[in-house]
Amino acid sequence: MNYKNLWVAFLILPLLVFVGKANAQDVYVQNAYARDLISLDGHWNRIIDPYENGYYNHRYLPHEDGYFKNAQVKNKSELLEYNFSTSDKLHVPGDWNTQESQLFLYEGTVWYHKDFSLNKKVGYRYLVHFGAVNYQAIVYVNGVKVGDHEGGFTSFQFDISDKLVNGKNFVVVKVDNRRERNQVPTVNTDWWNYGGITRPVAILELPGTYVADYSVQLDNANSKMINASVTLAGNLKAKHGDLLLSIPELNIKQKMQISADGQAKLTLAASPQLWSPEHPKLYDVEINFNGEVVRDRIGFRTVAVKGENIELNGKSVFLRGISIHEEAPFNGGGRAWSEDDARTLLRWAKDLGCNFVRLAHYPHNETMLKIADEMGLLVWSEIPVYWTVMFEDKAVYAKAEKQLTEMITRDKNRASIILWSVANETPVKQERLNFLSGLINKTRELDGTRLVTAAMDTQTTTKDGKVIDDPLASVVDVIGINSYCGWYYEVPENCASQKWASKYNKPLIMSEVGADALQGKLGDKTERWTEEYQAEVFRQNIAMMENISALRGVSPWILKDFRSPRRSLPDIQDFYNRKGLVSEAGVRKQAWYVLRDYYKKKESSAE
Ligand code: GCB
Repeated sequence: MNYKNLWVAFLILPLLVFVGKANAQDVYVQNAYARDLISLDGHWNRIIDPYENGYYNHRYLPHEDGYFKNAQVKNKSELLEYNFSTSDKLHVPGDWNTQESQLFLYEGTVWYHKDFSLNKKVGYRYLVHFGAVNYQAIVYVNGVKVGDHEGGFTSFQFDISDKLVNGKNFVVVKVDNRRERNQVPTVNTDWWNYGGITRPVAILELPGTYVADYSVQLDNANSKMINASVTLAGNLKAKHGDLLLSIPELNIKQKMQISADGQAKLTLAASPQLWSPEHPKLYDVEINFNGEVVRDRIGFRTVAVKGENIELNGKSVFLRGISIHEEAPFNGGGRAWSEDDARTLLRWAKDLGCNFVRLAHYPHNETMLKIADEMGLLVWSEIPVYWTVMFEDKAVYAKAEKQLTEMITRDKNRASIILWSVANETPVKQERLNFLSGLINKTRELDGTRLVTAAMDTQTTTKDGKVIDDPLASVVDVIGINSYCGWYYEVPENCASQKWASKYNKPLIMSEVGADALQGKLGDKTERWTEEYQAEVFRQNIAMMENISALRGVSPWILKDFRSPRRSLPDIQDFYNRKGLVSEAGVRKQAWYVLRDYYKKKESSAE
């Protein structure tokens, strides 16, 4: 043992902890886009760096003078092999694949750079907020690292107050979307690995002591009570002044007591009109602290499971749904991020007769959830624990739990979300059960008010039909079943008579059924890839589902054809999964009308 080294470690460790703490953003700033902010959206210079030359030197050690320094040559004899200011540009938000043809299939590192100006207000805190970066981001401000983040679909923030100067500043982000076995998701998926800064970026300008996180929700067990909690962050020693919660339409204006660690909790008697798909009532909610006002629009409702029923506001509900990938409806696809994208996709779901959407297979952007609140669509939201992640690896578990936590933290005020899903189509084995049980416990700890589910493809086939027999089904509140009768197994005509058995006495959602069709390819109903074949699969599966006594919802696969590198069949797939009810250009296929008619009937029989 080298005692000298030990002493150095003793001296350095507290210093590292301190330095780490100075920048770590432990408390999430809820509803970031409702804050005072400087938007960094727009065009960013980019350097494509497949060999990570801007990060590693030729000994494969991290460079001290990597691209993050954003250096400029000072004289004509100086050697510098990169230059952001003369590099091409990418739009942020947006994936890189659909912006440059050379990046269409690219998986690797791209560096992003943007200059911005700012006049620091004395005593204010500045946080950089990213809506999402796929998959890994290392963020530098004025040449200094401020943090990193792994996971392509959740937002993250870093406090950069002490890195900013008055006047000109710059931010550089190293984005890497390489797939790795130990990531969440893992290497094998059925969607496009869109890379880049895919959602908005902003610098939040917050008072020295500020409203960070909050939750304002109806008590799930008592619809005459509202539970509110607020977390202040920043300089808590200097906190003074009143924290007020107001919901003007309910005549609520209430002071909240703040504890020494910046927490405030309140339970209020109230009788709000309840939020539902038929009546998506939202209330203006204001949190006011020392002149800082954070505004939100929140709906109040309850959701629970009773036996095989899902109850919304105490009444059994049938979920008429559709699955949706976060892919833009027009303009060549790509990651969806805008309000227009969200409105179009969710409007299509409404036109189909839906009261429910399954936002697959990862947390979608915040705007989708806000528009779902506004339009009255119930939501299933999930993390990308998909197929064969490394269930036996603790570090992988930690990544999944982090994404789950980030999803729930960001979206806990959305009335539309009733289901948190922890996984899709995972194979039965003990390590998987341990992994997913851990995530389910975590979900309940973070949000005991919503239901937990997972989509399972683990049914067994007997001579009488399909039997749901999966230990995971015992742990969830609602069982999701993915089953492709007429496509991956059986011929369509045998599907209607297929019987399903479940021993769990829990509600069941058919979270995927479907078949591929190339829009405009017509033929007879036995010919693969035709609209007729797909429509027949829907007819047969609808008849089959009607015989499942525990069925409380359906979310067929999928609203729109979406890009997938797994799907290569020339002139049919051309890198698209064709199970959409509409084509990638939004044209409806025959199956659209079959499902719409079913939902019309379901809706009128529920009235
Ligand atoms: C599934 C997956 C989904 C795929 C779909 C398909 O079971 O959950 O991600 O895209 O099947 O088309 O095969």
